[in-house]
Amino acid sequence: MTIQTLPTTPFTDQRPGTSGLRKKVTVFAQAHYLENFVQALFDVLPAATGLTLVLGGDGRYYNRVAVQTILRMAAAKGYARVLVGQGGILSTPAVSAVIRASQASGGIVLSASHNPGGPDGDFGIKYNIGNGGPAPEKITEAVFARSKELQQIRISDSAGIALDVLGDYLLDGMQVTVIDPVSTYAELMRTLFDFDAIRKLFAGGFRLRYDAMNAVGGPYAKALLEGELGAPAGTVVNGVPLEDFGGLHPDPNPVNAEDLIAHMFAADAPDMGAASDGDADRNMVVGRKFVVSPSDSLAVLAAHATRVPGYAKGLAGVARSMPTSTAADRVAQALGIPCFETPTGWKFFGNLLDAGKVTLCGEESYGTGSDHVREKDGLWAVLFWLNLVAASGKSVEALVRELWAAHGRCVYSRHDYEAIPTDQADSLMAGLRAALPALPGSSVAGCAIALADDFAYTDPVDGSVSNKQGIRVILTDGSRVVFRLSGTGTEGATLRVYLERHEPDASRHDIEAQTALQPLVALAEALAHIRGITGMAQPSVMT
Ligand code: VG1
Ligand code: CO
Repeated sequence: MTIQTLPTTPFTDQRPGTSGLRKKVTVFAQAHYLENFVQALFDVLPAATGLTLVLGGDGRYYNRVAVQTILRMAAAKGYARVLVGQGGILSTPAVSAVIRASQASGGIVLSASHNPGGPDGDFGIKYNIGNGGPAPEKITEAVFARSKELQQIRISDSAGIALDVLGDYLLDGMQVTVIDPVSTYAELMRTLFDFDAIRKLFAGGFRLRYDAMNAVGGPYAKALLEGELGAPAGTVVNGVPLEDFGGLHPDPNPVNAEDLIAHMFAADAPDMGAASDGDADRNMVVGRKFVVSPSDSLAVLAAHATRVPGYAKGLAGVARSMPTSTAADRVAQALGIPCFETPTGWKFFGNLLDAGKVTLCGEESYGTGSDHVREKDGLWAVLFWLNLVAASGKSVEALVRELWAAHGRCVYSRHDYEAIPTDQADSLMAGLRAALPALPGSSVAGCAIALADDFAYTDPVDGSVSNKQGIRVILTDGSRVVFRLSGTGTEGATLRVYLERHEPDASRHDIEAQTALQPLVALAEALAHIRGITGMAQPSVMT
């Protein structure tokens, strides 16, 4: 068996987005497309002699093929050892946990996360660094630059390994260890939560419905909830990872997880519902007949963190992405801890977590996590909620209503306009940017604008600057409209419009979000001319 050097031609479209490189499977399946990206990454990374790499994915179509290819390229790069999940499976938070536990130099996550899967769906690849978190922009930009000039790839010509059998293999001098995808992650969860209290909760008849959406979260949720915490069999539904997610769209929100919502609003609804996404880093938590907004979820976890053993000492601080509602800021202020506002995407939380400046982080897009790993973590969030319910004796709904009573309700919604032709999306954003200077102090659609800018972030730890992270328009009463283009889609452009209004009056806390946000929808249209430019009368999805 030998290492081969093969000539290749660069691709020009391998720039990683919000969370790695995501393309249609048909794009990834082109000759050398995956290989080129991996080679560009390996060329940017230092020599791998003596180093360990972690490798796994969400099990979607093309996962197994990609794993075998990357193993052969890792051997050519000179890694001492690769830890690969059995069957090529590792959830995103599990990759992060395994990197940290094994002191690996980094890991490769194969996932397009919340994007649809299957032969006609999407595939993705992402590199995580030694802290277990997504590579910072400095690295992803260097990989992109390298990909555009790449002339050759290096790969072992050996046959692949038996991915389904635990144990050690030798691949062209490199050790490959096929590991149990769940055990390291499960061990970490045991150190954070009061498993006895959660066990008692289930023993007392508490009913949970966890919808893994036929994605990678299933094995983790089954092992912990049903296997260890005594939840009855059947608590986890859609629990076997399928290559096409069984036709489901594992992007948990009330639209895509409509079956879960139907169960949670039925007469005999369980006490709590939950769902995770393709790679199990997102979570949706639902109370009985009660939908929880992800921004509120982060705020509730922050407010009650000391009830959970892993966070009993209190929080150093919290962080949220810019479009996420200010509910967490209000809790942080009451707790006397800092709240950081970062651009969208988990890679911006890494430095804050490493520096010990924050303990909890979250995004409006159903992502919550902490310093236990360097990724958002779906099942972790569900265990956190279960621990809170057990420790407080309160329902999911009661915990959220308590938050609203203490801090007012941040009424929130995100409107997505999908598959817009790229030139239309670009001209819409350019129009907004051009209008920015004149907005502060003016009144548009009856709204008094206090601040309008294109969000720029200076990392407080390493000073790196990220510009153009979303247009935000803030009104004099603190209400906000944020516009940004998605960096994870694979078809045209997706415009995300984020709407937030603070409602201090408890007698109005039951107001329907879309109704309460109508004035801001009108403002968004007046500012961005979404209908005029795209011809879309309605968002594709409202969450
Ligand atoms: C989306 C979300 C963002 C999240 C990212 C990755 O990005 O808005 O909050 O971090 O997906 O999540 P964008 O650029 O499409 O808005 V995952 O679970 O798809 O890796
Ligand atoms: Co995800």
